[in-house]
Amino acid sequence: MEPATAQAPAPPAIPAPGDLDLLCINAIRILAMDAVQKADSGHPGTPMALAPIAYLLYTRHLRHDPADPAWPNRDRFVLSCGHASMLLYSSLYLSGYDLSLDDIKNFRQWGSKTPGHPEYGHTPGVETTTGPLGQGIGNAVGMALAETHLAAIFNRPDYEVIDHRTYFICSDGDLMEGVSHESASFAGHFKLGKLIGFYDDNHITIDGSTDLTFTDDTQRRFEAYGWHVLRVPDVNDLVALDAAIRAAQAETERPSLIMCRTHIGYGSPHKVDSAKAHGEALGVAEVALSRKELRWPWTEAFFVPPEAIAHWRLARDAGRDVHASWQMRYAAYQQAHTQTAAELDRRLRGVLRPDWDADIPVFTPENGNVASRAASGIVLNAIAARVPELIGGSADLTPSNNTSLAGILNYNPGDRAGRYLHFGIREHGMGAILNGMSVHGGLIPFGGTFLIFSDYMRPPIRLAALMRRRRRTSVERACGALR
Ligand SMILES: Cc1ncc(C[n+]2csc(CCOP(=O)(O)OP(=O)(O)O)c2C)c(N)n1
Ligand SMILES: [Mg+2]
Repeated sequence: MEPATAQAPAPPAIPAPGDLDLLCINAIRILAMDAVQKADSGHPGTPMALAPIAYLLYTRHLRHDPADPAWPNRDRFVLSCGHASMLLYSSLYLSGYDLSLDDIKNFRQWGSKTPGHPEYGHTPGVETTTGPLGQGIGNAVGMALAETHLAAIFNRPDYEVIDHRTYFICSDGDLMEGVSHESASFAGHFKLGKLIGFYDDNHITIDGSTDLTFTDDTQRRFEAYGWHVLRVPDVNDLVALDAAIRAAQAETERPSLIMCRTHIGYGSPHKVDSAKAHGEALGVAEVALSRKELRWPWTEAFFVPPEAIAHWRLARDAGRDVHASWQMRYAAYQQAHTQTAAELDRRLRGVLRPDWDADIPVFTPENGNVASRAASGIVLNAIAARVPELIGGSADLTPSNNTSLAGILNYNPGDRAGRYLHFGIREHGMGAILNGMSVHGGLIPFGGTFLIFSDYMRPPIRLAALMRRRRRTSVERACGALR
């Protein structure tokens, strides 16, 4: 890690072949360009550029179990720039999730498991639905917040059953979108130290160079939010990248952003560093040239040599072990803290307590008119004690929205068990954060604002509805994971 130079460095030379890491990284690049070529649709360049990050994460850093994507204490990973979905699909396939090579070949086909943007509840290992840029950052903030809250409620000395990190990757577009400002500011304020983001600093968007529109000083912007910012001048420098990830993990007070200088279309001789590598197939001839440039000797589409697959699949073995040791810890926790464990179990299964609605009053015409927000406040308070997984607040309209919950403390870095959230005047961020909390599991989040300002939250509201429909599958998987 060195300070980035103002001048963009030239694409680094492709290192010599024979290196297993490089073979594994190039496997992502090959699958991404082949899948997009076959579908004649999609985004090859960004997965090709980001392959080293996904490789290091999936094989060395993520605590995940490809055999059980719903394991509750897994690290979360969000690809906020969902257009780069082939990065995620190929990493999931290579590390041994329930995604086959045929699924990869069916990229962007109707009904396939690899629809072209990550879809929650549809593809094993996909944590949230991304595509509308910026949302994934907010989702990741919500997941990180959920982890801190559940850990505060359920962990006991010597029994840290909730203890995971949340990672995300974001692009220029993610950072330009306003929702990223709201979510990042919130994460900095609430000191979500187990949140680690990667910024794909490739100087390219669809219209061309970021010089056209985007000259923010991202490092200082995030530092101003209270984040810990690191720079990796060349994403292909695995040693520097790995060191940055470790430094981010070691920082527990502040969220971390690792700014990685990357080159869209890395490996493609004519499309590297060009917007042309963004949203269209490279072309048959360019795919062949890229194989040469990457020193990939196999010409057959979608072929990945067995040694690369075997190396990737070590992630599955490591994941099995890390999951098994958690299960042992969890079993001991169930013995030592039976009731608390049963409560956590209930919450993760998404089952309400049987008496959850016992205190909800009946509103009748005879009892007179009640303003809808007053009724909402009465009902929230009627269920708050019986639905301890209820957590939320308002975008700075607590007294008007009647969202305050009697006897319930604020969530803050000094008391993460608090269940009331002051979102600040950040409606869009609030929506994205709530979605992240919801898909994390174990919580029922809510947020308040005036109806008219919900216009500021339309994208997360649409995504919430989509993800709600898919929730059942996900909860069922989580139940399986607890067994
Ligand atoms: C809210 C939203 N607006 C527009 C788009 C369409 N879109 C997809 S990618 C992209 C920008 C691409 O630039 P960048 O985010 O830097 O990604 P890169 O091309 O570098 O992978 C746009 C405008 C979108 N996905 N979401
Ligand atoms: Mg970009």
